[in-house]
Amino acid sequence: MTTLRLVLGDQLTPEISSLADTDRGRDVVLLCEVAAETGYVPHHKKKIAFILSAMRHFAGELRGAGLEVDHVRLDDPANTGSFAGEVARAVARHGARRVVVTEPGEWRVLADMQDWQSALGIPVEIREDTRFFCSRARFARWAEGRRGLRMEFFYREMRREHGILLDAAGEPAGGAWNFDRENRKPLPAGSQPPRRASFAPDAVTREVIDLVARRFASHFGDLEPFGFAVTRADARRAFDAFLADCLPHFGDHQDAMKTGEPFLWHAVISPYLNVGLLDPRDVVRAAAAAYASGRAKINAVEGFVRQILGWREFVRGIYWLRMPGYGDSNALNATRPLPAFYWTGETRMNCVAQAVAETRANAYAHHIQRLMVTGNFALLAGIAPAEVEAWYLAVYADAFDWVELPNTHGMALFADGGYLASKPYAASGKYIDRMSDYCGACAYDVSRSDGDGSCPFNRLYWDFLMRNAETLSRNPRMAMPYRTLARFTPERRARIRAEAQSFLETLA
Ligand code: DLZ
Ligand code: SF4
Repeated sequence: MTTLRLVLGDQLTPEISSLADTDRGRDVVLLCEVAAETGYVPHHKKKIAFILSAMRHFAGELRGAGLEVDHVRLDDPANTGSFAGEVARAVARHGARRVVVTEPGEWRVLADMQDWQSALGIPVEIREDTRFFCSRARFARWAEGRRGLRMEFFYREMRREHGILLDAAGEPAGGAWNFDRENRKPLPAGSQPPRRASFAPDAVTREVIDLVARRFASHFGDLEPFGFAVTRADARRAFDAFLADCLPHFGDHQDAMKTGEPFLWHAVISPYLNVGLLDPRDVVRAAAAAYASGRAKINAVEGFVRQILGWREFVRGIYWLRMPGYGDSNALNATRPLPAFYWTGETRMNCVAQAVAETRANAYAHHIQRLMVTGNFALLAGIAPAEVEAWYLAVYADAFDWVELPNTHGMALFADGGYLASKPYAASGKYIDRMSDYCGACAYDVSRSDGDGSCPFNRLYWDFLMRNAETLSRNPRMAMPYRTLARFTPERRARIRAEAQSFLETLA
């Protein structure tokens, strides 16, 4: 009896549960490039090329290991354009009597998948995705009965449960769970981040690049130069280079931004983790080993581990706990359309222009650019959450709904009213000035909050606090800014509101 084993574009892991009991003489592995997935948002060209090339290389890897692989290409004239259509065609083609698949990362796809069994008339087994530290059921158990879900407590539990960065007595290595306070240093002048690993496209990637150039010419983003790793071996090389060159410096300047330095000391492995080319358990253990052997300090390693064992697992847990419907809330009643400069980069706000330009070039921006520049602007300006979410989902190579939605809806936009974050990550231009070199080269003056040429982030920040006072002023973590605001004269407050309004009216 032939089993058809479907592997999705973000499941490129040989140990994926859908392949666990493959009968090599009989079963067929199906990978399919489908228009529904390349088109549910207008993905960055580089993101599409990365995923399709990684899928084609993965198919080759499985064939090399002796599996029978059926890989349906996007330009196959018979391609139906959807997972359901391609599974149905493949079942008929191979006479399969059963379908096995690992649960997808997105609610949208899972909902569709749940109809397949009745549509196909054969068993469809949907297996757990075991590539995470914390299963969906484990997270639900942790969340049960808690009033507020806070990453910090979840993360400590994960550290203990998986024995990561603990000393001999089972206490946190270095004497604390969290070294974030040491990780917010601005960049000293003249510091030089290392050159980053880049992988020249091989023939398979070149073919994909040509396909993407033809089919997705109108999509956002530069397709070339293309330097992503598209195989497990190259992804591991990129990660090893990070361990050697970047991890020792990773913590100190984790929140810094610098013109012309899109990667700084960041790992840039999120695309590889999220499609399955790297295993989160391997990277966490390798980072912990770098601390144990004295190659990196605790603030660097703990900061890195927190992102993967803590934050990444936490947002996935929240996503599955709250879907469907997590994205429906709009706690701050934000309704403004997404400004065109999110796509064009054409704005006099230098920080935003830099973040968008780097996003266009690399399908990547680091977390402070995403959170404190483009995310912060959308929060302060009251951009409709669904429009902001669709943008993040489209433009970043690592963006899949399970990770993008909680990060954007909950963390950046506070649209869930504080379910995921205890306060909005709202900041004025002062923060951006402290953490970057953007303001010096900007047309606006970061030292002023009102008057011609004053920094829009400043005006919008105070306007945001006034506009949302009813919801936010009761939040104890917002007490400081509201106290500062209370010292403004009524005239100054009125002027800032009027100037914020006239700035918002210029957005198109
Ligand atoms: C993101 C993406 C893209 C652009 N293309 C494909 C594809 O052609 N075939 C495929 O299997 N997966 C693709 N993906 C990833 C899927 O969107 C992802 O597997 C689902 O969102 C479920 O998480
Ligand atoms: Fe951004 Fe304001 Fe600084 Fe300009 S002055 S770069 S708009 S924070």
